[in-house]
Amino acid sequence: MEIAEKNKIKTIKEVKRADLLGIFENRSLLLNIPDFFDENTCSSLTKKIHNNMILGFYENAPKIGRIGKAFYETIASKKTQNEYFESSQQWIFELRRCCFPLISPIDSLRVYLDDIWPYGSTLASVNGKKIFVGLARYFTSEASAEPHQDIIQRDAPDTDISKIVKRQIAANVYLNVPNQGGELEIWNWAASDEEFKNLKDKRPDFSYAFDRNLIRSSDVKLKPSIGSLVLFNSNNVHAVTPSSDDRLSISCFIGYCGQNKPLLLWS
Ligand SMILES: O=C(O)CCC(=O)C(=O)O
Ligand SMILES: [Fe+2]
Repeated sequence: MEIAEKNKIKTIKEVKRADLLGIFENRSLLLNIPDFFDENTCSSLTKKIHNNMILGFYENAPKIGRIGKAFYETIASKKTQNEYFESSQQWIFELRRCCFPLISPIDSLRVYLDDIWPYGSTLASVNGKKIFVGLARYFTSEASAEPHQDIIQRDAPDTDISKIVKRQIAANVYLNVPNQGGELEIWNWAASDEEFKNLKDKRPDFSYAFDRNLIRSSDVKLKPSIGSLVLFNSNNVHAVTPSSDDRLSISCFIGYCGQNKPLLLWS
């Protein structure tokens, strides 16, 4: 679907239910909410997180650091799933403790979404266990994210979440941005399962992503500002350009399960 230029990047002060629906339904590509947090708070939070949290790295993207684990990383075996659910709540508490007396950015976002959506928002559960939300992504010098999609039905098929989520948004709060690079790129294109398979077959070495040289260029590019909240439909192909230095964001996915249902959150 063609998206009017003015709706490609919508910069707004407050998110309303209609704005979220616009992203879920692909009527706009990206919502940019600058000053969701103020710069000084972000700088203090960045230091606290940097000094107190234990950094791991994505198994399929070893240059990108992360605090906590993405749900899809843990589904390979019963063992990794059990380990994940033993820690999932702890990671939320740890981030909250680390940020104190400032508010943990994911707590702020959770309350915000709960307020703007008529049926509220809630953490996703799997087999009666609450998921982790609030993954911190840490791009150090030169790290980038290659063009990819985040689709729960592909990433974690046959799970409780994938069965009830109909549409998916990625939410990021940027606590630190690099001097150069670190731009978020979005394509007005959600690769179908067939396109996905074809691109993967051409470059199986690209693990989670597509080879940029095999696809057209992106439709929008945004250099996030410190403290901004950015929302986009994660079915659309998206990427992050290489960072000159540290880039830190707190992220989660927001699932739409129906008009009269709460939003579902996970990382
Ligand atoms: O860090 C960003 O700007 C976006 C990262 C990403 O791929 C996502 O949120 O799904
Ligand atoms: Fe992504």
